[in-house]
Amino acid sequence: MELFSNFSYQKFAKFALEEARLRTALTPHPSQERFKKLEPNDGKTLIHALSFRAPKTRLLRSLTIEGTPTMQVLDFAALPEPNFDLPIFCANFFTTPRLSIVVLDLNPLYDVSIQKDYKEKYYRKLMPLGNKYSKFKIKIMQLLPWGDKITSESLRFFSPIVIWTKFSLSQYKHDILYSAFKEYFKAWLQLMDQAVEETDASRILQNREAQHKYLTWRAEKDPGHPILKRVIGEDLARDVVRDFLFEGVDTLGDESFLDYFPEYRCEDGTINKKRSMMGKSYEVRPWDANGEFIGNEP
Ligand code: BLA
Repeated sequence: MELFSNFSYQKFAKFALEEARLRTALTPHPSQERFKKLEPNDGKTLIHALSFRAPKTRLLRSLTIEGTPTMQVLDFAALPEPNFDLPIFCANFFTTPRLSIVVLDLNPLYDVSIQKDYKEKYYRKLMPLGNKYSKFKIKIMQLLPWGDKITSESLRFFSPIVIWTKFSLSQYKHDILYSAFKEYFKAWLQLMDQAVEETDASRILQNREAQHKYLTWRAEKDPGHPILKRVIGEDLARDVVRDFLFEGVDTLGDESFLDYFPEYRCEDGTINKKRSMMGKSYEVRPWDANGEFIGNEP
């Protein structure tokens, strides 16, 4: 089975980069030169990798993989400079003819269930946007309904407006996803526009550590890695993950994955290869329309 013709996440990335250019000055990131020509193992898959920086943005990068006609992938993220406590823009879409797996969010730098001031600062105003896609109690009425159980560890990196959804091939769903992507990215750009620089050195350090922890999690446990390995080979996939997608994982902090996530330590001191120690949970959306956490801890 093929995806519908002309389907590509390229237009998502193109929109976001154009929109970003209207708001800020993008300059090529040092990683761009190295990764702009990624050769697929099969000689057919199309891979596009672009990375930039901007005054308040440490890294804005986009990766699309087009295994036409059967697989389309978007991994798009914007990571702030540590002197801003801005959320991280995160769009991860994986599509085959059978299934699309979608995460779209402004990932919080701090756990919003604990840091109420952070939640108040960024998410109170964003709730109407999130609710637009998931507000109805009845799942069938939600535009992009909660995608069922999820790796429990992932939840602490998600915000109350996260769109976590899965759907089978549908032009209608993809049109909704495109509008959600545009709205979420514009919302992020607006936050970026308004962000005021932090001058307190200890706060800047906290922001840097929070981003480093996030990068460390994703560089180790992102569910996209096996596919990346298949498409470009193990060595190059490792470089793409550490020096492109999650660039900063080796420079923003000294802590290791096991320092942040000691529960993954094996007896021999290596990292447990399991994707999740806690397993999957949260069968239904664990936030209410006000962004209050209503899930039970696993
Ligand atoms: C599955 N991707 C998933 C899942 C999540 C994410 C939550 C469902 C499985 C799970 O619960 O872990 C995404 N998880 C995230 C994100 C964060 C997180 C964004 O913790 C951020 C903190 N996905 C990609 C790319 C590919 C991809 C680039 O982003 C492929 C190159 C593939 N994602 C992919 C595949 C699955 C998946 C194949 C299903 C595999 C599985 O369920 O283990």
